[in-house]
Amino acid sequence: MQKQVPSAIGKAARLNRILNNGKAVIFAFDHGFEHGPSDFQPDRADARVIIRMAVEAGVDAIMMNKGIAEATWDLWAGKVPFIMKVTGKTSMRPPELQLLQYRTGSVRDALAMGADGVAGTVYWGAPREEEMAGALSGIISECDFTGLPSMILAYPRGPSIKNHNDPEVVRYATRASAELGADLIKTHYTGSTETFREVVRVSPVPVLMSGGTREDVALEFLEVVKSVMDAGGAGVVVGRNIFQSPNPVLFGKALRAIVHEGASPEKAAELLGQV
Ligand code: FBP
Repeated sequence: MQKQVPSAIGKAARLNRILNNGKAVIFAFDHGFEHGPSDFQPDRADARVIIRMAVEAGVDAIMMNKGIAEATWDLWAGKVPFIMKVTGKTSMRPPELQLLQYRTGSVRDALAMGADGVAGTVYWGAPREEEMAGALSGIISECDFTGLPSMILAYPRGPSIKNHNDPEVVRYATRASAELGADLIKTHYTGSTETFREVVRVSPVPVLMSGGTREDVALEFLEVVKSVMDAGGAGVVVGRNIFQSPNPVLFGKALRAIVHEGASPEKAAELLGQV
């Protein structure tokens, strides 16, 4: 065994906490910033209510912004790995600025809070792509130096992107994120196992699927998750499909069953009391 530099050991240890046997169900919870509180049912407006459910569901990590992490730390710290989101944008911005993410947090704060990772979004194909990719490049460099894994939310989005699920553009956004040096990549489902396998193939690092708006029929979402795993994906990063679910705890467990135990979508749906 070869001796390693401290930051390499830190990154490996943290990545191992997020990924279990190379796979993870990561709970995305930055929606209060990106979409506003209208994403939350009235009895779930308090972030502590949702974080408590995510912890109980046994998710592998929680991705959230600094302020919500600070307000809920006693619920997750030491129990569930934390990935700090350090870029964002609100939906209140004018339409011409919807395709731009800006800095909302620092690697230094993430380290201070004992985070296991740092995440940021790049809208690949956006007119101001270079600002987001440039910012992520700096964030990744700081992460590499300090031993924190980095995750890019790789979203093809811009005037020339007609369909953000198009396998060709998702493949490109994924590869571009890998070229920038991300340790984990979260991107859109491409509609089939075959096409998502091609996405996974172009990335030297684990690729996870981004959830999207809540599916009314839970089984349909679980089928997509199974398809991602069959394609060689490393798991999912899901927000609304968990926290808007009638039972977020059971929904999280159903995702775990597919990602970690290879359960069929039907078996996983049985955990929800429906098929
Ligand atoms: P969801 O599973 O709810 O789609 O969450 C994933 C995510 O990337 C969040 O981290 C983010 O807040 C949201 O989607 C952004 O959604 P969009 O930019 O499509 O409105």
